[in-house]
Amino acid sequence: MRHDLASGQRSAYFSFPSALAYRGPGHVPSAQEPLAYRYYDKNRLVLGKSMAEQLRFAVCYWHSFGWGGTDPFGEPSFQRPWHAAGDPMAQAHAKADVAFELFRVLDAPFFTFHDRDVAPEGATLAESNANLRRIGDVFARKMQDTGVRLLWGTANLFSNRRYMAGAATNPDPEVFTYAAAQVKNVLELTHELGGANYVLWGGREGYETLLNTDLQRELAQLGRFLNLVVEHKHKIGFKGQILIEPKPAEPTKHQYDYDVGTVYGFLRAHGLEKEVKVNLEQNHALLAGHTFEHEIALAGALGIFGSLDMNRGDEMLGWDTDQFPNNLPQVAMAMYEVLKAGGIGQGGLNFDAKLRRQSIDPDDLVWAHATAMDLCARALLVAEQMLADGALQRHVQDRYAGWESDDGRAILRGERSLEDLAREVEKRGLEPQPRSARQERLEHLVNSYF
Ligand code: XUL
Ligand code: CO
Repeated sequence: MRHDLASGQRSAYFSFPSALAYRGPGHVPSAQEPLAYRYYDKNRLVLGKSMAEQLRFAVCYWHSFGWGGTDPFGEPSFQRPWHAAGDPMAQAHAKADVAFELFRVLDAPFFTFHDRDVAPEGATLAESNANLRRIGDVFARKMQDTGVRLLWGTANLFSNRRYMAGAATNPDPEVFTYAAAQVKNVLELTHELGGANYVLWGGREGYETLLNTDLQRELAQLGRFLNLVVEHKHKIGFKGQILIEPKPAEPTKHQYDYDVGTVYGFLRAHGLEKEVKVNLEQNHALLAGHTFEHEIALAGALGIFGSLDMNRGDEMLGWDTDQFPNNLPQVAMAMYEVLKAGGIGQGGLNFDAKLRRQSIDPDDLVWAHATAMDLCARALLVAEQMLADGALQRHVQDRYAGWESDDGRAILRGERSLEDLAREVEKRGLEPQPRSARQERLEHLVNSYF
């Protein structure tokens, strides 16, 4: 495994040149260049920013390099070189080499990781931390050499059996303490690597049955835990965003970070709504009974939109399939809401997506990510057009125009009582006239952008 690939050199693990090029929508695949970006033109300006900055793509470590292709019935189907690279630390080094090769081939600007994806757990937390630090040093060097940046880090507080009854919400304060120590280490490493965000996904923060659960106590524990993280962030001067990743269920039957609405209420209850934002995932939105764009729009409206985990759930299956996004209208509507929420900002588009377990060729990783990156870029262009054209927004403004009237404003300012409003109806013999919401006409309009 080669360590540093100068651009133009062929990669050691993938059969692609070191960086895919942008060739435009008319690119015709050839034997020399089977894959090129048709839409992802990283320097193209979209609404005043480069595409690279509007999208901030990240490759995630866990699905692409950690996961072996298991399913509930099957053993690992992938045979990656790092699975056979000697002791666990040697494997971790080999994995990092291939990971940075993939970033290089894709020309991906960011990556994301959990502590346990990148380095093995040791016999004690001190040993685990030391393992992570060693790979952290490798990352720092590779990031320096390649210019790849860290979108976010996170701690795995769900795989080890110590966390089977939760991390922050565990009935045992010693588990809470252990989890706090683990997060401290990963937050500090994320800070040192210049991470733009730190994510908390409450994998086991939920319950299986109320028969053994003190819900009120667990929520209070979770609030305290999150406050500890925020306090430490300020103490060490970490400028990144702290993000919660909502998910309604899986692995536990009920998870406390159910969706954006639930997370916002939780943040308010613990005085954290100005400190913590959300990392939203398509498949999680779907599991909560929402569309992805609903979750983005709501987070935007509440001022807590932080970042995206891009993937796709299967509409026929009720679980987190984490497929790569490949539905232009869906992603375009999501990107439209991102732009309306003010853009991706310090967040990014992290591919929390995994290959199907029959996609066992190393190159499948390249095809999957590049196809998804191109799709998101194309979706961004569609969303740009929707915004620039303004017809959709004009319709919404028109629909609510009554609220811009003196009466409408006075109601919202709290200057009218229930009695005032009742008198008003009587005085004017008020009988509101329903107006068409024009959904089909708007769907027609949306189709014209594709
Ligand atoms: C799990 C999930 C996680 C988080 C990070 O469904 O999405 O991988 O993104 O812990
Ligand atoms: Co995720």
